[in-house]
Amino acid sequence: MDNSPNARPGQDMIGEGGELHQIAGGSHPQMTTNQGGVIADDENSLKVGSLGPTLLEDFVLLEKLSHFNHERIPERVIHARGTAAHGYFELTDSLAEYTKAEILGKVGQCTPLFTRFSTVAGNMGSADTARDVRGFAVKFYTQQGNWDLVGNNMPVFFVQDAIKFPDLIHAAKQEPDRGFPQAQTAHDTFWDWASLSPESTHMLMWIMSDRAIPRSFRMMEGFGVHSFRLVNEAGASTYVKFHWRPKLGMQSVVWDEALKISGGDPDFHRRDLWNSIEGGDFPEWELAVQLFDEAFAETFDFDVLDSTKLIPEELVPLRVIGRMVLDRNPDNYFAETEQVAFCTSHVVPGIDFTNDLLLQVRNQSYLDTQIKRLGGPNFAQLPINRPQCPMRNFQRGGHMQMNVPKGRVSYSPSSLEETTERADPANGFVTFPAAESGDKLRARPASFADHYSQARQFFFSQTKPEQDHIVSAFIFELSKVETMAVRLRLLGQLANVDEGVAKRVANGLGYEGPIEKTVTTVAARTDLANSPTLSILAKFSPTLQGRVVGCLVADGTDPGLVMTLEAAATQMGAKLKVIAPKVGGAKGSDGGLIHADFQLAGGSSVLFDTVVLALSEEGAAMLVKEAAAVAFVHDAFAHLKVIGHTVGAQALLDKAGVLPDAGVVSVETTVAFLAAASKGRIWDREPKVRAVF
Ligand code: HDE
Repeated sequence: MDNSPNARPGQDMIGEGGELHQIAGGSHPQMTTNQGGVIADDENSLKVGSLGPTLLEDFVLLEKLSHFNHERIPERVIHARGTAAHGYFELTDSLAEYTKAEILGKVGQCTPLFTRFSTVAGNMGSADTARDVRGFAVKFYTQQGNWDLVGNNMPVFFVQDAIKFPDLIHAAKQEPDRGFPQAQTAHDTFWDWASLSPESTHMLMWIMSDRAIPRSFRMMEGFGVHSFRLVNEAGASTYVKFHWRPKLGMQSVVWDEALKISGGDPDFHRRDLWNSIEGGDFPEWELAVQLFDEAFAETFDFDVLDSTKLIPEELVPLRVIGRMVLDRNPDNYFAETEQVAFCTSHVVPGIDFTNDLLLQVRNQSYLDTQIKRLGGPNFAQLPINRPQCPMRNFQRGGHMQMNVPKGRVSYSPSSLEETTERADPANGFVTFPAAESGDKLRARPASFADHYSQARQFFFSQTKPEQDHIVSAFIFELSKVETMAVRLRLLGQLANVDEGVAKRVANGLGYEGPIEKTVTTVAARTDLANSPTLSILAKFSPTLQGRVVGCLVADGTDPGLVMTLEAAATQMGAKLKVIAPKVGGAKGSDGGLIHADFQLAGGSSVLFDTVVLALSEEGAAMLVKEAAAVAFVHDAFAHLKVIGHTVGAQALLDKAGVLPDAGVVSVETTVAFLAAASKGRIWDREPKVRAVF
């Protein structure tokens, strides 16, 4: 019998034709229907006899099944796959001079927030490491209302006018007749659209770069993209661009690794975020701003309202004003991560819009989409969306109204009740009175006409390996395009960026014919200075903080070595995970058990930043016959990782085709290995393991 305090007589009795499979013990509360009635049996439906027919009067069954049938809501049309965490923002440098937004005024003030990261094109069940832009959306629960900064991990966008947005998305998503491919741009419709949309060229460079395959959400930058406006107490306005910079530094995976992670662990990024927060390694970003005025906007080479352009940090330096720490995982994925509703129109006094053509339209689009997705206009009442300051107005009714407003008055102006809410001109949001005039036109401003200069600047601001990766990514994507005319048109567009780049891509595609440049009114400028801050590698600083060391063991491994490595890695802020042929562990050289975190087949080296082959000679002799072990080492080498090894591991290194270089390091001295590993990948190895076009 169940002796728990809430147990009711007969609760654990065996029903006719079925059993209750609860494990006795604990003090479990009673299970009830949605009406609060206690359920006696939730494993057997009500039938005539034990074989049926099933009776319609089984309200417990009907309620349970009916709720289940309605469990899903429409997934986001884009950014469907995401993961999120709670945290806080702490202001470290006041912008009170520029804005009356309290969240940006008082140094030391902490504001709770919820941040959701996402891929764009893939459906909810797609893999995390698809080549894609990542959404970086932050909801700040400020005391002046919610402020949503709905950004991406790239500072520019594909289109200049939001009217082109549905076409971009239709072209990128799975093709409408066949329903595939999903979560990738490597197909005809995307490149057909892109090759006919020169304004997308700058963004194409970004999504073909390693920024599109981040190692972790914890290791990517974020951008508000648009030029926003800050407004101070005196009503003066300053332009602002928002930047998030990860404390762990930026890091990406290499393309072949991304493809393999998609199979090995489709949840790679969400697991990484979840585990690091669960383990107390709270991811952190700096919030920085680029502040500029009308005078700068007028003299800048490009239009600050064009979302396909960025302002190089070398021209307007970043000013760090605070930090975001993510320190709590959601309690429930659906209630929080799925139901969170970001809208660019959620701003607070002191943060205002500009005429950025995309931002203006986004303000309509996000509200509209939340009403559809969450089923009605009351989504702001859901716990994850509710402001953490008072919310009072005369909006009434609607699906799923949770509030129970009292009184006769649901309108304004009114005089019948003393305590009804009133608008507050002194403290409420007042739109910056920008002067506007002009003709109504469907036209693109002339100041938006240069589609190639910043694309070129981005490419040449990259280090050599990063440039090579962009070229390889174009080759990969276009090799999946079946329509020759589309390939050629894209080459024509690339030739406007740089003929050399176009030729390299053509060479990789095996195309030797002429490349016809896309007709353009504005040719790429060649005088823009490189901006090294656009490169991931130029900014790289050696660290193992937040990284994972994969340690391959087998029977005969020295447990002392594993322990030494683990202690040293932990001291450097890294985690060590042990991979063994059996998940139960391996028998160490001292006869004891070495605990394993992964079984070899489920722990391929793509899941780790650096690997150690902690093997005895006998262990290595056994593993040369194991394809997964050979692939573990081969992949680590091909993915340019630092490989630490014992003398005994040599046979496995040889079998995997590993050639000696600066990244193949003995673990005799643990410190030397970890120092080498903290420098990241061995870029010099790349030309030896894959073709560079
Ligand atoms: Fe979005 N975008 N977008 N977008 N976007 C959505 O809203 C849209 C744009 C971004 O984690 C949708 O709730 C238009 C730029 C993020 O929930 C939708 C345009 C940037 C997220 C929508 C843009 C973004 C979205 C789909 C004008 C970077 C996920 C589901 C061209 C600054 C937020 C939803 C989350 C989501 C519309 C362009 C970022 C349809 C019309 C530029 C991070 O409303």
